[in-house]
Amino acid sequence: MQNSSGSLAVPINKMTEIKRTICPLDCPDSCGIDATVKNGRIVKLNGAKDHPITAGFICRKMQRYHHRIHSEQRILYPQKRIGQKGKGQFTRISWEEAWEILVNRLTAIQSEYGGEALLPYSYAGNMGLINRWAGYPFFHRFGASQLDHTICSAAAEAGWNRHCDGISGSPPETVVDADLVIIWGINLKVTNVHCWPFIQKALRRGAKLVVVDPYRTATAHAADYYFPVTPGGDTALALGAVKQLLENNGIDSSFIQSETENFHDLVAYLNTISWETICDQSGLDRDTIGQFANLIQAHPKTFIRIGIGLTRNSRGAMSVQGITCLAAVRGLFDGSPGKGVLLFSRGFRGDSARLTYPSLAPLPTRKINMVQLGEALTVLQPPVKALMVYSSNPLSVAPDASMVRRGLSRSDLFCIVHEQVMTPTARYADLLLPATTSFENSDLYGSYGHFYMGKVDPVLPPQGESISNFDLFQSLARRMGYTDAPFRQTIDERILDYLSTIDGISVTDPEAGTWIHSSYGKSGESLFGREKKKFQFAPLSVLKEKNVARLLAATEAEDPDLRSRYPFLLITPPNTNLLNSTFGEQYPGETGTVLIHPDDAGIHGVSNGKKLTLSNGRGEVTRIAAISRDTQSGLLVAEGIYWESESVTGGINDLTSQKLTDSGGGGIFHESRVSLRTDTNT
Ligand SMILES: Nc1nc2c(c(=O)[nH]1)N[C@H]1C(S)=C(S)[C@@H](COP(=O)(O)OP(=O)(O)OC[C@H]3O[C@@H](n4cnc5c(=O)[nH]c(N)nc54)[C@H](O)[C@@H]3O)O[C@H]1N2
Ligand SMILES: Nc1nc2c(c(=O)[nH]1)N[C@H]1C(S)=C(S)[C@@H](COP(=O)(O)OP(=O)(O)OC[C@H]3O[C@@H](n4cnc5c(=O)[nH]c(N)nc54)[C@H](O)[C@@H]3O)O[C@H]1N2
Ligand code: SF4
Ligand SMILES: [Mo]
Repeated sequence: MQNSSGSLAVPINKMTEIKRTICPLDCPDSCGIDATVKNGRIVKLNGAKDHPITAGFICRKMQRYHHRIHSEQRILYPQKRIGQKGKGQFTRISWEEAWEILVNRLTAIQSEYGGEALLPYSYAGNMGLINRWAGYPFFHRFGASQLDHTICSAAAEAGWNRHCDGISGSPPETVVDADLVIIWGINLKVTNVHCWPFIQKALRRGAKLVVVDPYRTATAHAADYYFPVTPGGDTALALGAVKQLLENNGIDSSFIQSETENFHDLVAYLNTISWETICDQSGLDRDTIGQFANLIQAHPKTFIRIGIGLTRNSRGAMSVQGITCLAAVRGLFDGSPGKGVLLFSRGFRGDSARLTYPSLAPLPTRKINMVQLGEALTVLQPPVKALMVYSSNPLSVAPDASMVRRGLSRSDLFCIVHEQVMTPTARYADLLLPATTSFENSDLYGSYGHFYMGKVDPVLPPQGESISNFDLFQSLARRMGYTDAPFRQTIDERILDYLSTIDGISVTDPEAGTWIHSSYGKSGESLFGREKKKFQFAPLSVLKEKNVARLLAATEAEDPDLRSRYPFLLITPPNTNLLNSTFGEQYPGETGTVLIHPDDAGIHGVSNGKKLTLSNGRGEVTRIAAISRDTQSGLLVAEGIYWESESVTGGINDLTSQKLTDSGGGGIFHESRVSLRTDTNT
C-alpha cells in the first residue's frame, strides 16, 4: 500500500541517502525535513534548505525525533491487556488475533447497543491530511458516534468567521515590511519559531515589537512593549484601542468604506461600553490602553499575529472578534506591504468529504464534543461502550482528566489505542495496536501558519509490525465486510483524489518532496478583495445584548465563590520541549514547573524549586515552584502537559474544566481557579 522510498532520495553512498519529508506535528510551521538514512535507520534530521519557511532549520524536538522513531519505547507489536486498566501491563499477540478481537468486539457491541456505542477519539498527533482523517470513512460506515473536533482551534475559527467569513490570513513573509509587529496571545518564539526570522528582519529595519500576553513569555522578553493583559481581557483591550482610535481620528476610513459593512454598528456598540469596564476587563489602565492605541496609530504598517492561546477561556472567540475589528478599523487586511493579520493561513481548502466520506453513514449519529470526553465516558446516555483512540492522548490532553480517567477505568468499556509509545491513555487500553510514525508512510501536508504544502513518500518501512492510520482503518473496514469504494482506495489514490479538490493550487500530481505554494498566500492583494467578501462589523452588534452580558459575566476566573476558595488563576500554555503531550515519554517522572509571582510566593511560604500541590474541586497535581516576576500576582503559569505515571499522580488537565468557550465549543484550558499548598517535607 505504500511506496517504498522517497522519490527525491539523494544517495550519498551505498549505505547512506537523504530522503525528504514534512514534519507531522501539530505546529504552524510544517517544516520540510531532510532525513539522512543509514542502514535502514535515520541518523540525522535537518531542516530543508529550499523550503521558503523552514529555511534549513528545525526545532530541537524534531532534530532528535529519530531517537523516538528508533526508541526502545516504541510500541512495535499488537498487545492485549493482562493487568488492571491503567497499569500498562500487556502481552504480545499476533495481528490475526488482534483483528479477531477487534472485529468480534465491535460487531458484538454494535448488535447489542447500536453503532453509536462506539466513540472514535483522535486529534492531531499526525497532521498528514490522509492519516489524520483516515478513520472517518470507517466510523461513518459503522454508524459510530461522531467526535466534534473542538479541542484546539474551534473557538478561534468561530471568532474569525463571524467577521471574516473564512478568508485566508496574511502570509507570514509580509511581516518583514511591517513597522509595528503585534504578537497577541502566542508564545511565538516557542510555538511558531519559523515566523521569528521574518519578524527579526522587520526589527532590524527598525520595526517595534509589541507582545500582549498575561505572562512575560520568552517572546515577550524580546518585545519593545509588553502589555500584561488579564486572561480573557483581550476583547476589552482591542475595543478600548478602537474607542481611542475613533476619538483620535486614527481609523482607516477608506478601507472601512470600501471593504467593510456596518461599521456604524461597532461605533454604536462601543458607545455602550465605558472606559471603566474596558480597564477593569483588560486589567490595563486607561493610559496603558492609550499607549497601545497610539502605537498602532503611529504605525500604519502594522502586522498582527494572533495566537490561539488567547481563545482558551470563556471569552475566547470574542477576543478574536475584538482583535479582527481592531485590525479592520486600521485597514490591516488591505494587502499593502507590511500590513497583515495572521491567525490561520487557510491556504488549502479541499473537499473534506473526500477524506471523511460522511455519505457512508447509514443514519445521522450523535456528535460528542471532544472537550467533554470525561462526561461522555461517565454519565452520557446511552453509554459509550467502545472507545477507539488514535493520534491522540486524551488522558493527558483533554480537560477534567480525573473524569476521563474514571471513564477509562470502566470495566465495561472496550478501549482500543493505536499508538507509537506507551502514553498514559495507552496504559488503559484493552487492545493496544502499534502505529507507524509519519516517517513510515505517505501523506499530504498543508500548514496552518504558512502557504506551502507537500506530498511525502515513506522515509523508512514501517517499524516492527506497526501500521499507519490509513492501513489500520482500510484493513478493519474490509474485515468488517465493507466493500464501498473509499475502502478500496490506496493511499496514493486518496492523496491524488483529495489534491484534485484543493482550491488555491494548480498542481494535481506533485512530486514528493517538492513544495506547492497556495495562490491565497500572495502578498499585495486585499485579503477580502481577492475573495470578493467584505469584513462584517455587524455580528458584534447583532449579538449586542448577549455580548455585553458575556463581557461582564462571571467566568470561572471571576466567580466569587471560586475566587475565595481557590485564590489563584491558572493558565497552562505550551512548553518548548513538548508538543502538547507528545515527547512526554522523554521526561519520565517530571512534573514541570509552575511560575508564581514573588509576592504570592512570600504570602504562601513558597520557595524556589520546591514541590507545590495545586488543587481545586476537580483534582490536584504537583509542580515545581519557579518564582518569577514574569507572571502577574494571582496568576500561576504551568507550561507543558507532562505525563502522569507510576510515580506522578495526575497531569495538569486534572485541574481544567470541561466547560466550553463562548462560541465554537472549545476548551477553556487557561481559566482554572486553584489553591496551592506546599508539602513541608519536600
Ligand atoms: N513547543 C511547542 N510548540 C507547539 C505546541 C506545544 O505544545 N509545544 N503546541 C502546538 C499547538 S497544538 C498549537 S494549537 C499551537 C499553540 O499555539 P497558540 O495557542 O497560538 O499559541 P501559544 O504559543 O500556545 O501561546 C499561547 C499564549 O497565549 C497566552 N494566553 C493565555 N491566555 C491568554 C489570554 O487570555 N490573552 C492573551 N493575550 N494571551 C493569553 C499564553 O500565556 C501563551 O503565551 O502551538 C503549537 N506549537
Ligand atoms: N492544559 C492544556 N491542555 C491542552 C492544551 C493546552 O494548551 N493546555 N492544548 C490543547 C491543544 S491546542 C491540542 S491541539 C490538544 C492536542 O491533543 P493531541 O492531538 O492528543 O496531542 P498530543 O498530546 O500531541 O498526542 C498525540 C498522540 O498521537 C500519537 N501519534 C502521532 N502520530 C500518530 C499516528 O500517525 N497514528 C497514531 N495512531 N498515533 C499517532 C502520538 O504518539 C501522541 O501520543 O491538546 C489540548 N490540551
Ligand atoms: S515542530 Fe514545528 S518547528 Fe519543529 S520541526 Fe515540526 S514544524 Fe518545524
Ligand atoms: Mo492545538
